[in-house]
Amino acid sequence: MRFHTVIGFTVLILVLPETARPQTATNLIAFTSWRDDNGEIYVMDVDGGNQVRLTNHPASDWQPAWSRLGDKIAFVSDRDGDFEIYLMDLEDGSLSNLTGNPASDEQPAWSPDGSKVALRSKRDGNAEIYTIGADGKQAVNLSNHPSSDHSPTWSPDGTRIAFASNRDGNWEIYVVNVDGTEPVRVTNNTGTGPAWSPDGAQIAFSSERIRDGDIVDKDLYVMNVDGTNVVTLTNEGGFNAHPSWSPDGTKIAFRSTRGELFVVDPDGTNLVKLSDHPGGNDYPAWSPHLGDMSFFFDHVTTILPVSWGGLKVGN
Ligand SMILES: [Ca+2]
Ligand SMILES: [Ca+2]
Ligand SMILES: [Ca+2]
Repeated sequence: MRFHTVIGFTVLILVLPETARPQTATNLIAFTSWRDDNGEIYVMDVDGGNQVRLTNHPASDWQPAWSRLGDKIAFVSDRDGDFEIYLMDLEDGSLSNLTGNPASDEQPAWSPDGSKVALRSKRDGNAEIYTIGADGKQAVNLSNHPSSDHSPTWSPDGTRIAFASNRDGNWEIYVVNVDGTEPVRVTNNTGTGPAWSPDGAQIAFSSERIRDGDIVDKDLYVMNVDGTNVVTLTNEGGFNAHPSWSPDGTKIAFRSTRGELFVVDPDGTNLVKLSDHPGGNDYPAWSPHLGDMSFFFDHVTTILPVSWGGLKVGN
């Protein structure tokens, strides 16, 4: 419902049809799905229900990342011919091209205060970690190393960034100050795709590490920020990756080997499947705590029928 005042009269406009979605959701998970062939950004409730498609473009749209206030989603698209990071304003649905650079720009991660976005770009010839203002200005190369540097994630206090690099001959996770000083390697048994926990104490990540004498394909782990106390979250190999913490730190959403989204507790228990679609689903991004989301639905016109969703325990 919206109220419009027209020349002194208050006119009540009923917007029909009403969606079935309760507009009191305080958390959502954004994700990428290839069910439409080319990659689109969706959101769903944290139990997997009520999927809404946010993008509708023949280019690839993927890797969503919520701003701290939940008013914007950054995502990656090649709709202008190369990968750029776009900002979707959830209040009016408008898009802006944050990077506007002929090189590949990917893997957006918002700073905790919403003033910057960290990303991976190849604008200087190899994959580097940059921070860039949310206005698209002042890109700063903070990895500055000829090896490949990927997958930035901010510490909750905004002072450090964790990322993956192969500078020591294989993929490991590093932590660096936001000005690029003092990079420190925190894994020593392979690590990629880090995600910093909301309390600042832990990092979730993927690893193809040696376990019980064999190299196991990507499983998901959690460690303390200094690399100690590693906990195994998945134990199946394959491709378990792209972790995203719930804002209260009690759950981690991720993409599993089976091409679907799951959540698991940070101690490895309570594995729950969220998605079930053969088109492939990836890059879950847990929203911050959201307030009144009614603005969100004012411009979303594509409410998909719920063909799956709700909690599905196990596989
Ligand atoms: Ca698309
Ligand atoms: Ca670009
Ligand atoms: Ca580099």
